[in-house]
Amino acid sequence: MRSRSSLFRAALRGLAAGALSLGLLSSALAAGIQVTDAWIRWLPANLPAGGYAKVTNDTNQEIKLVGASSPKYGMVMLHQTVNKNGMSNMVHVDAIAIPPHKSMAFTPGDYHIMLMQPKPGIEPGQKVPVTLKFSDGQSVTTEFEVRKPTASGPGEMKGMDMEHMQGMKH
Ligand SMILES: [Cu+2]
Repeated sequence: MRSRSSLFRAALRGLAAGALSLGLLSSALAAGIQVTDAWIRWLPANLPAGGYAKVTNDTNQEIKLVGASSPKYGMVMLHQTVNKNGMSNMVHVDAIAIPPHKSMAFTPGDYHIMLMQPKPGIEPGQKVPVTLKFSDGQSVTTEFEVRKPTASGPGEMKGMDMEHMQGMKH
């Protein structure tokens, strides 16, 4: 049994989330492309942030992710972290193909959505819309949850990771 107050809180949360995402969700589902577990690792001092999500292709055709944008960031790119000779580097990615009925994940240390030139006022706890663009002209907008620099995944908290605090590693 849930207490009355927790039901009330859940209802409030539902209202807020529903108002934000109803329209966005329906367009995403209609397209047969689902974006889930979407979050941003926020960094202070206007540093670029990493965006992470799972993108599922529920269509019968290969889809190609070719870009991203957000009204809250001046510049958004698809990046991949690559390790070469013990050095970690980020490279720009032109396109990411997702076969029919497969998914790909943006995760720390691998593919990520590089969110640069943040607009003032973005803080952990907020939700920020990010639009993913596909080669056939489709786009899917999803609310990304802004999390603290210490976050390592959706709904998960870890100890302070100094490596990530030192700057441009995503
Ligand atoms: Cu990057």
